[in-house]
Amino acid sequence: MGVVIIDGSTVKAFVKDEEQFKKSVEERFAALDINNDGVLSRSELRKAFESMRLLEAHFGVDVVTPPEQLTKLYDSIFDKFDCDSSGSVDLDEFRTQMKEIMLAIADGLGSCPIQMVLEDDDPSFLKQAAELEDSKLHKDNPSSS
Ligand SMILES: [Ca+2]
Repeated sequence: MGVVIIDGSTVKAFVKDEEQFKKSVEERFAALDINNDGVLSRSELRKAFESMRLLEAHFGVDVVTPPEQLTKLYDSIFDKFDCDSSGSVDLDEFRTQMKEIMLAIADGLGSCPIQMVLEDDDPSFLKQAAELEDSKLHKDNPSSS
């Protein structure tokens, strides 16, 4: 566990690293596909977003959202992911939307850096982006690793 500073460019670099991003997305998808049928159902995707804490926490500050509003929100997210309205989200749909979401977060952050605590059990993509940044820092300064 450690603390790193990330901003929009950190997140962008993570998404633009196609190979790494694809791998991260595939790993996440496999972990989220609880019944292993190769697609994400509505409840599987909801669990995904609950674990990412993208909606509940805004720049590290917890905001309280009423449950019925959350359900509406998750439903609209699911519809956005499910491009072909098949009732489930496949890997391609998941990757496409995650990319858009991460880029939107990057735009939101812009050049305004946020401090990020790296917790071992935090599965979020933001954490992975932060770790990428962290490893770069250590590469630049080998004596610190
Ligand atoms: Ca599934």
